[in-house]
Amino acid sequence: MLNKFNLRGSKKENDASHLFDSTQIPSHIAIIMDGNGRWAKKRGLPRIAGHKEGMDVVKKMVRESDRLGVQVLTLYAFSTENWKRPKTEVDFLMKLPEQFLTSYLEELIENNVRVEVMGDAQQLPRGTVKAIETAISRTSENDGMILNFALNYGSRHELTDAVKQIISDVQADQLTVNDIDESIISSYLLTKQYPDPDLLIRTSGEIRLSNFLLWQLAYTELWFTDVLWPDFTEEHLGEAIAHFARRHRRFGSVNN
Ligand code: V07
Repeated sequence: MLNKFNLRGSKKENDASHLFDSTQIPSHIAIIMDGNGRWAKKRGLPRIAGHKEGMDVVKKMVRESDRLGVQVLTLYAFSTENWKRPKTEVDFLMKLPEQFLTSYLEELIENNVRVEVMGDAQQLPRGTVKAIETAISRTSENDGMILNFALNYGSRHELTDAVKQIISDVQADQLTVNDIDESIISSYLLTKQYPDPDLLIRTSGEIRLSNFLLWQLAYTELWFTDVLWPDFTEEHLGEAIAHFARRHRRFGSVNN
């Protein structure tokens, strides 16, 4: 049953939707957007030029994921480990959320996209937090695709906080030890409102999870590609989704 024509919007040159049908679109895609620095270095440019280029790819992938009918797109924008980078690079990265939202929030609102951010906001510059709060509140009523940025996020930190909160709720008699099961634990994580990711994409050739969504990725299809994030296109996204659709078709009805 091929119903690729049900996809929203028009067909484009670099569309890979002939590789899958719209019943097999992952509900939740998570992406580790790696390779921006390497992309810049290859061109003799400063690393920040790669990050800037990477931001434009974010916009393209948001448009394409929305068009395909993805429900949640989670993007790893900044990890708790990224603070170890040179100060000039960190300072530049910290300005990107605001820059992204200044140039793109109106389009997100127009397209019914809801912006969410998970991670520790405490250490972020005031202007960044302000811009994010505005984006979250101006899109909070939108019921289309959720665009979820992991910003100053680390999975072990998330799990540590969940353990602390669970213990505190047990001590306050809000919860008993016997209540605690996998779904309770999921409900204490920053992703509690979302289904687990169906597909994880990591660009730039590293085969690691780097402290990203360790609990949530337990059953997720993993797609690693050598393509650097600034070179990642709609067609590459389509290839990753086709991989997911193939696995899904093959194993969907069997218990493994
Ligand atoms: C960042 C661009 C994409 C490649 C990876 C690193 C650089 C978008 C955001 C963002 C974050 C929160 C938000 C809106 C936009 C972003 C950082 C880096 C730190 F609410 N891209 N992008 N944030 N890069």
